[in-house]
Amino acid sequence: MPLSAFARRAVPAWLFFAAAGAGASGLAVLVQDANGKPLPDAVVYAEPEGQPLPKVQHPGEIAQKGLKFTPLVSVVQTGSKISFPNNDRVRHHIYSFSPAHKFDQKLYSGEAAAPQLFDKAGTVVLGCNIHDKMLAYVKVVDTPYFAKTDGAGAARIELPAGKYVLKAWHFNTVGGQTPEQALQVKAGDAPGTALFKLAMKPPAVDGDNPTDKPY
Ligand SMILES: [Cu+2]
Repeated sequence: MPLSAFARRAVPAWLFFAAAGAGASGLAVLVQDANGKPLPDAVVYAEPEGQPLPKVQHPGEIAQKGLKFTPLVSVVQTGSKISFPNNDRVRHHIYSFSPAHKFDQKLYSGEAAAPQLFDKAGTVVLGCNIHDKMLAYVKVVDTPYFAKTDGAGAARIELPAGKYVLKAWHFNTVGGQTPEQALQVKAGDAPGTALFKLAMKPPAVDGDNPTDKPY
């Protein structure tokens, strides 16, 4: 076989292998800012249309370590509980003023904080009364089909056949916008892809002004 013919045949095969590698399946979602820069820590979720909603809540955990919440962003299905283990030697007093889940967990150490039930869809912003810079976000969604983007702005959602509204959210978008796309998944379809571009707020000048917290 002439080399040129081999190259024409081999290159598409390699691309296919790369796309199908690492057991990839499901919908691949890419989230970027308006300039095309990848956005980590974005939440993507698909709300089913006209299908019964599976209730497969997985309990979440937001730990405190080094005077930080870990992870910064969590996503759970409505009705899930989240626990707040404190791995620091100091006590924390965590709270939320967000309408989707207001609570106040006064000073505690270790595992002493009761898990919180998140039973309303929305965005919950967590803070600590003692340490102003501590900040975390919980996105509560009415679907079990969700994922969070990695450092490359990429996420993958496994979806059964059906119609969905696919949404993307990031805590730092202009006006809290959550753009959406209609999506149809047919049985036997090859895994699809979706791209979201989100308009982000400019970063705060000093980066840690507590009054910037989006309550
Ligand atoms: Cu604290």
